[in-house]
Amino acid sequence: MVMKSNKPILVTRSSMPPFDEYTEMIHNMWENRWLTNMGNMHEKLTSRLAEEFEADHFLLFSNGHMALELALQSLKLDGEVITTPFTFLSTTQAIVRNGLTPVFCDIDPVRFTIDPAKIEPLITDRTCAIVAVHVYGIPCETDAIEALAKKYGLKVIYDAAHAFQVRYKGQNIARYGDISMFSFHATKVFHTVEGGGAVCRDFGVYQRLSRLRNFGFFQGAFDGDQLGVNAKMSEFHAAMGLCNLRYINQEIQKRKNISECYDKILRKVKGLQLFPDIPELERNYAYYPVVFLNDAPKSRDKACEDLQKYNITARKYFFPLTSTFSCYKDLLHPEPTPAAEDIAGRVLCLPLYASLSEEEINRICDILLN
Ligand code: T4K
Repeated sequence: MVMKSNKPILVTRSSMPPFDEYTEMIHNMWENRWLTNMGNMHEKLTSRLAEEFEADHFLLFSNGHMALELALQSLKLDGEVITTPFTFLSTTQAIVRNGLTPVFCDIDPVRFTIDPAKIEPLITDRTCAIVAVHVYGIPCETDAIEALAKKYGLKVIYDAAHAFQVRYKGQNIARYGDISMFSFHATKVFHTVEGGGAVCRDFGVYQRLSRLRNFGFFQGAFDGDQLGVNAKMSEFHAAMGLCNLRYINQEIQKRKNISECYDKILRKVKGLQLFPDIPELERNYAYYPVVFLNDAPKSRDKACEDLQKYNITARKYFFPLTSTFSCYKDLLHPEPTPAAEDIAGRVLCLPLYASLSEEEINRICDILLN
C-alpha cells in the first residue's frame, strides 16, 4: 500500500545555491549601490553564458518571454509565422503581441516538436518566419527546418526555453537558427529567479535587440529610431545566475539519475510512451513527460488525480494547445493539428527536480502502476 505523505511533491522545485555563497556574491552591492542597468554581475553573467552557449552575440533579459517577444521584433517581421501549438502560451503570445499571425503546424507525435514535413504546405507569400520550440529540451529537427527556411527565405527563431545545456549533433543547441531564446525562470534547470537570454547569429540583429531591451539605448547612446522597453536583468538576478552556474553540472547529473530511476520502472509498463530516443542528443533532463497510450484522456487525467490524492502534483504540460485559448477566438482560425491535440490529451509531466529522492520516485511509480 502506498502511504500518503504530508510533504507535498510538486512538479518541480527550484534548486538553490548555498545561502552563504549568494550573500557573499551580493555583499559588495551594499557598498557600491549598483543594483541594475548592466552592472558588474550582469556583465560577468553575460560573458559566462556567452561562453556556455559558444555564442558571439548573447544578451540577458528580465525573463524568457521578453527575450522572445523582443527577438521577434528585432527581426522586423511582417505577416505569418509558422509555429507549434504544443508549447507554453508565451510562444504564441510573443508572436501575436508583435502583430504577426501564427499559423499552427502539427507536431511529430514521437518527438513532440514541430513536424518539418507539415511546414512546407503551410508556407505562403505572407510567411516570414518559423518559430519552433525545443519542447521539454527535445531538439527540433533543425536540419530540415533550416533547409526549408533557406529555400523560402524565412527567419528561424527557436524557443529554447527548456533547452539550457542541450547539445545536438555535436553543437550547443543555441547555435541553431537566427535567434535562440532561453528561459532562466525559477522552474528551469538553470535559473536566475526570473530571467532569460537570447543568442543572435547576426551582429546587426544583436544591436537592435540590445536597443529594444533598454529604451533604445545601445552602448550608452540613444538611437531615436528604435523604440524600446525595459527588459533588463537586475544585479540580484544575475548574482543568482552566477552562483547557480557553479552547480549546473551537478544539477544535470542529479536530474539524469532521477530520470533513469523513473525509466527503470516505467520502461517495463505497456501503454506508456517515454522520452524519445534521439541520436546525437545530449539531454538536460528538464522534464519527465509520459504519454498514456490507452484510453486518452481518461487514463492521463485519472493518473493525475490519483497522484494528487497522495499530495503529488504532476502537470499536464502542455494542455490545452495554445491555438485553442479563448483570447484568440475572434483573431485566429487555426487549421486542425491532430497529432498535437492527441499528445496534449495524453501527456503528463512527472515531478522532476534535483532533490527528489529514490523513495519518492518509487512512491510516484507505485501510484501510477496501481
Ligand atoms: N517558452 C516556453 C516554451 C516556456 O515554457 C516558457 C516558460 C517561456 C517561453 C517563457 O519563459 P519565462 O518568461 O517564464 O522565463 C511555469 C513557468 O512560470 C514558466 O517559466 C514555464 N515556461 C512554464 C512551462 O512553467 P507554471 O504556471 O507552471 O508555474 P508554477 O508557478 O505553477 O510553478 C510550477 C512548479 O514549480 C510549482 O508547483 C513549484 C515550483 N516552483 C515554482 C516557483 C514559481 C518553485 O519551486 N519555485 C518557484 O519560485 O509556469
